[in-house]
Amino acid sequence: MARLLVTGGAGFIGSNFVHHVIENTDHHVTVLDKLTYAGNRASLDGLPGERLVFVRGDITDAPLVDELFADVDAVVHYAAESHNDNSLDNPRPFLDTNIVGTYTLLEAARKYDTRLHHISTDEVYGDLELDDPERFTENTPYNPSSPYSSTKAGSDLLVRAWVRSFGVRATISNCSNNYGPYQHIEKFIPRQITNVLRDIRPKLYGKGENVRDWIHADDHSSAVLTILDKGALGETYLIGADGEKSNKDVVELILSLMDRGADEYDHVADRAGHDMRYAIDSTKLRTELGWQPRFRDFAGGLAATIAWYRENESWWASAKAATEAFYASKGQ
Ligand code: NAD
Ligand code: TDX
Repeated sequence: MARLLVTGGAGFIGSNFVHHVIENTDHHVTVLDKLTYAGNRASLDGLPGERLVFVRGDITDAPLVDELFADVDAVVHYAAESHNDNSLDNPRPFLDTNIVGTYTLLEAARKYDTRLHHISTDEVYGDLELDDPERFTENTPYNPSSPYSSTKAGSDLLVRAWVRSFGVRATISNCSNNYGPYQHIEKFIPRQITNVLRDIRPKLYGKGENVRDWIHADDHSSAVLTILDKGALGETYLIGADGEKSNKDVVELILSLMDRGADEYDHVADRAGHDMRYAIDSTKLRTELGWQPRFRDFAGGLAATIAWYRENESWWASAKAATEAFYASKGQ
């Protein structure tokens, strides 16, 4: 049994990870989460109190972080400002949380010699052309496009520097786009599902040709546990499940799974600086650490995700009006 500190554990991927850890290990989990607009305490409802402690707080709060690091064996760092569209609107919180927050955790890891796993994104590599035969690997040069992805790239580089300069025992993973339960409805897939549930037409940015490489959040969790268990210190691992799909194909699949006509959506204003395509080559994680994804049928995983949003309207309903008002103000 290990004592884990999970930052951002009330967010989308962090809460999926906490559920995964409680179900599949005997670890004890402490969640540190600020409960920003993106965090939801209800995402951890039903988990056993003797295995989980929830602390509401900010990862930039150095005394609090110091206190929590003193009592754990390892830290998994999910907390971030995570939405590209928000970073185009107001970048400042992205600098505070993603850069200063990660720095604050690294200083505590250095002081207590704590094992740290840093969660990052494939967006640090920029984007690929639609017809590029290459995919991202651990050796692809960093080339982030948005305020969000540039702060994630900065946080990755801080981790690498603290490993090399101070011997911090850290690993990094860069994962592709996640889908599944507990994702904030500002994001592409749950926004469209909840639009259909509310009789609002789905909204596709630009032509919808952009490609994202989808992985179920539970597969991301199993990959992170594998890296925590077997990953080599100082290494970076890319996490992906060979799930490339155009946004247009995803919207049409959602509509057909929800018994609507495949053309019942609107094209809206494109995202500024919109990355064209992300694609992950996860050979290193699969061959060196033996990880495999469990969700290989995207349509099946998407149908289960649609069912989750249908059955858990109370989890998302209060955010819907404000989310759509934000997009409407930008013509999206
Ligand atoms: P999310 O926005 O759903 O959740 C972020 C969580 O962090 C929220 O619970 C929020 O309250 C918390 N948080 C924000 N600022 C904080 C602070 N200063 N102190 C403490 N807690 C704070 O994000 P997500 O989609 O679950 O992403 C989690 C991590 O995974 C991020 O680091 C993101 O970059 C990375 N990632 C996400 C994806 C994806 O597809 N969503 C893909 C690859 C990597
Ligand atoms: O309404 C929409 N219509 C639309 O066409 C929204 C919200 C998005 N899109 C497009 C933009 C992207 O091409 O769908 C794609 C996915 O958009 P997002 O869900 O905003 O994700 P993305 O920008 O790809 O970033 C996600 O994956 C990488 C996460 O939000 C990041 O945190 C992660 O690092």
